Amino acid sequence: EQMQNMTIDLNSKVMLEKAEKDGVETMYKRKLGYKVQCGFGLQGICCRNCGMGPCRISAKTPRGLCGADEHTIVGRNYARMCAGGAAAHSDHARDITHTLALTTPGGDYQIKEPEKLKDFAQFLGIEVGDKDIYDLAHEVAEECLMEFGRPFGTSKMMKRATQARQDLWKELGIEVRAIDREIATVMHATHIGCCADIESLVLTGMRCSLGDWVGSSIGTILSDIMFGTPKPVHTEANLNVLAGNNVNIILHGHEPTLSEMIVAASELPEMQELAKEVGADGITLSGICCTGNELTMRHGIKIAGDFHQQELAIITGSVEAMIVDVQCIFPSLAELSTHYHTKFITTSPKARITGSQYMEFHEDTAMEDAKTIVREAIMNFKNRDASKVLVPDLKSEGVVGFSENAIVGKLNNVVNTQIDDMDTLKPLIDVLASGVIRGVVGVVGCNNAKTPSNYNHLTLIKELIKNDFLVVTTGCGASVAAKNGLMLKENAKKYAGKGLATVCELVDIPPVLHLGSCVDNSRIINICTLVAQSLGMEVPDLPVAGSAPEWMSEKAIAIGTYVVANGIDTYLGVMPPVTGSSRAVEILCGELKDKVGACFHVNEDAIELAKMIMDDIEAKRPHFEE
Ligand code: BF8
Repeated sequence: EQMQNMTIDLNSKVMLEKAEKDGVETMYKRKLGYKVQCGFGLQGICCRNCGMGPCRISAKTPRGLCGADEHTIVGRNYARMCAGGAAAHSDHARDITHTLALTTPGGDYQIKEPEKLKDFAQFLGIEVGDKDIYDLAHEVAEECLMEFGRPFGTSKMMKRATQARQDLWKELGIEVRAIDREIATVMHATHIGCCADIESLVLTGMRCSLGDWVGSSIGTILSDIMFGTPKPVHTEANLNVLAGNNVNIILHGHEPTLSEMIVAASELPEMQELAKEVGADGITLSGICCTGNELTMRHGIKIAGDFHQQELAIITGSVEAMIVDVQCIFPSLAELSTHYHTKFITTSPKARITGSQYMEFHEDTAMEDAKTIVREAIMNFKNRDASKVLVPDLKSEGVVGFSENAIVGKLNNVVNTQIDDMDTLKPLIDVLASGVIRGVVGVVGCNNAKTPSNYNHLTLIKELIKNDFLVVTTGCGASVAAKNGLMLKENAKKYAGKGLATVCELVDIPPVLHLGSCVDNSRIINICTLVAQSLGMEVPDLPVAGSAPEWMSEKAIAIGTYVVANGIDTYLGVMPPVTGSSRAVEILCGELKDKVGACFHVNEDAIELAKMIMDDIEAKRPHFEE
């Protein structure tokens, strides 16, 4: 009963019941075991940054052994979260960049968007001329690698922001020099005996988070160049996509380099035939977490579920292989899969998991590696035990694939943030200016066990669209929307206000737009920048907001922080571990507004969070309409 209330997803509830019957453990069960979580950790006032500690701040011990107060400790912990997030997103981008360097005509990885490559090369200051497209790709890859470790000067990607933003960042001393450097700076500044000034710690974290934005932008752009810019495409979402007599391969994790190759390998006639030979009707690929988002955006591959459903997918007993690379993978999958026939296959040296089957994936032997992995999955079909299979009934349909190009409806000139043809953004700006749509809100991010899974996302999104706010979404928030039919234009009338529903009808879009994975939050910033530039306005003046109502990862903290640094107010539905420092709360949820034009807002009640967002956007509208 208690466990049933920990998610609002009806399929998940069915699977939790099955988990109990099967005698297997899930995150939900473990959460019940944690009756009280550590109060020091929750408030961010535990310091483990040196061997004299851990030191914990309380009325009796108001300072750590070195004398660090609660503000210093919270600030250091916060900055380290930003660094953790930036490292993850940017290292993903680094792998994509290395893959770009491996592209060859006719090879495993090729250039699918030469025009986008040329635009981006030009943006980076690389002479395009009539260079061979692959030579150009390799040059772009080298230049992007410089973004990680440029020894002097600042990141070229800063130019993706408005001039006013760039000037402001310079003035505040938070313009990115190089991604790795900003991460190293945070680790250094938060070492014992370094920064003990909360304002400086927040700004150092912010600078690093802007590095996260640089990395994410590179990840998005280069993925589009190699794998294609997403266009609207039909998909299905939720655990029922696993139904039927197909070999089920779930791709879970983040980087499209592996998953794109698995898609290509599983489409080969030899693999399809092998699937038939073992008694299956075919192969169903589906995704979980951001790999799922990348694949659904580019291929319409079905979304099996979100972060909180990764265990539940295995518990259906219908999954031949869960193939993972990096990030957001529960280590519990190793033990869990031993109760079923599922092969839990890890592929990255960065995410080796004891008890998994390790099949290392190398980009330079990508297709061969992918074929070996797919074959392994297919051959496991014969081990499926019908008595253990229960696939829940529900799934939704939807249309996904709204890259900025798809939204703008034009394939060029978007990457370099200089739009030549202002008209391309006009329809969006017109409906915003006229008030038919009141604002645009990015509802993004994870599921968090501190709230019933999906509740905050769904409640917030429904409130917003009901009141004529267009919602754009990425990450697990996007999966929630897809699972609940909010990515179907046909449902706009049912859920959206009159203005938004009319726009959906006219422009042929659903009321909630899927913009991709978490690195693709860079697309949202890009659109805001383009709108601001074409209107000659500043980003903080736009009727837009960001929200992560169920955030949980360090990546989400880094994203939230760069969204704020970009001048977009960010609304969280779960309190970050900063409340142990009154100064941290004052700065993050207030004073940043004076510095960068936006700040964080927190409310753990989703309805109230929606109201805060809508009220704040409405307050910006008179100025925007002028
Ligand atoms: O990067 S939304 S739970 S899957 S961290 Fe993870 Fe959060 Fe999902 Fe993608 Ni993003």
